[in-house]
Amino acid sequence: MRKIIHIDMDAFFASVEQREHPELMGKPVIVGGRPEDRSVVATCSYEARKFGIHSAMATSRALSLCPQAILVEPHFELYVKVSEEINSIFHEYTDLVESLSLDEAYLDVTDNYTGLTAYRIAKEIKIKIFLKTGLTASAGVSFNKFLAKAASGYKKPDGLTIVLPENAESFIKRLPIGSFIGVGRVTERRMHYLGIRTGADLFERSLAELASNFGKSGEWFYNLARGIDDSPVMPYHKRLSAGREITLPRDILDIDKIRELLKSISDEEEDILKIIGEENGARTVTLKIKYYDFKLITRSITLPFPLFKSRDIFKTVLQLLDKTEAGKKKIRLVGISMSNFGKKEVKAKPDDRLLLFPEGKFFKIRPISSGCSQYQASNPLSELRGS
Ligand code: TTP
Ligand code: MG
Repeated sequence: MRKIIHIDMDAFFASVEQREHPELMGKPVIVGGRPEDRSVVATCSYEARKFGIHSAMATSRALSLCPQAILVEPHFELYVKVSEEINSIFHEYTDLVESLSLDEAYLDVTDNYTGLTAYRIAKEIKIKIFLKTGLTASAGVSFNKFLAKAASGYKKPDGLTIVLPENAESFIKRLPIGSFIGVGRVTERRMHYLGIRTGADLFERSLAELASNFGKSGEWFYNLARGIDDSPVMPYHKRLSAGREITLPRDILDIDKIRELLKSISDEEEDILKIIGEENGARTVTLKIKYYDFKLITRSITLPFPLFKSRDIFKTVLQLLDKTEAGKKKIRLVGISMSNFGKKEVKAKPDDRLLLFPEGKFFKIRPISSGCSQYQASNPLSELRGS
């Protein structure tokens, strides 16, 4: 039987800010960009969550829910530093560490360097994290990734939950459907529509029914309901795409302005490729546009050769722009992403899976198919280069 630990820092960015500024302790703190920039909440302290504030909510809405909340611009370099610190703690036990983001990782401790039990290791890790960083983490221990992750979310903050095989069934039955891996917002809505709100509801559905509703994922959900998840902890990831997008402070109709913006994003894209070690370039260029009415479109081209120079990326993007309604319809967001890199496989480190960009934005690197989502931060690319 495998022994998997999932660790997730509590209100990560907000807790780091509270640590740095003790006067913020115990107060509703929002980490995010300014409302006038149409920014969103990156995260918020547990005190702020009581008001209904959550990640990805517009900062303006968050501040209207809790006017006394303190808005802090993110300090990304600090979060990267803490992330490195917690990662070095994980590696005291095993090198089978899969970082999901700066604050979250799976560890496979089936065979680990210490011979301690998984529960004991999780306990030690929590203590070491606290001693080294002054921050709390929640941990989950179980025999697969799904249950370890669900367990770490079971009691937050500062939780430690173990799900043993004999308790798995009752644990899963009580889980809300949204906490099943692979159930995003859209799937959650569909599950609810089908009357599936908990693991118990999911358990009752046949494989055929789930497959007819969720295609290939049907079997995955069917198995999860039975505590089956054989996916391994993967310390290496192949990076699939790197993107950059900007939500504009105001919707823009002027095509020349859009071109200017795309020129500066192309310049950054050249830098991004270097930073992530893909200086040989990428063959697929994707332009993403969100119109004023939130309609989202992508236009993409795959070339027989890779591009890596800003001016070539820009030229290609201009061709893609011609296939959109830019200049006719106001635009709210523009982005460029590059994929189909050279052969090089890059080891994903926690600090390079989120990238910083000028104008205070940073982005997750993720498969192109799921698009690139925007996160807010205050630290420009120059700081990353300087560090
Ligand atoms: P999470 O672990 O999802 O959230 P959290 O650590 O703030 O809170 P929790 O106690 O519930 O784990 O994300 C980790 C960090 O990633 C978070 O502090 C900020 C950042 N983040 C964003 O910037 N945007 C987002 O939409 C999300 C979900 C997270
Ligand atoms: Mg967290």
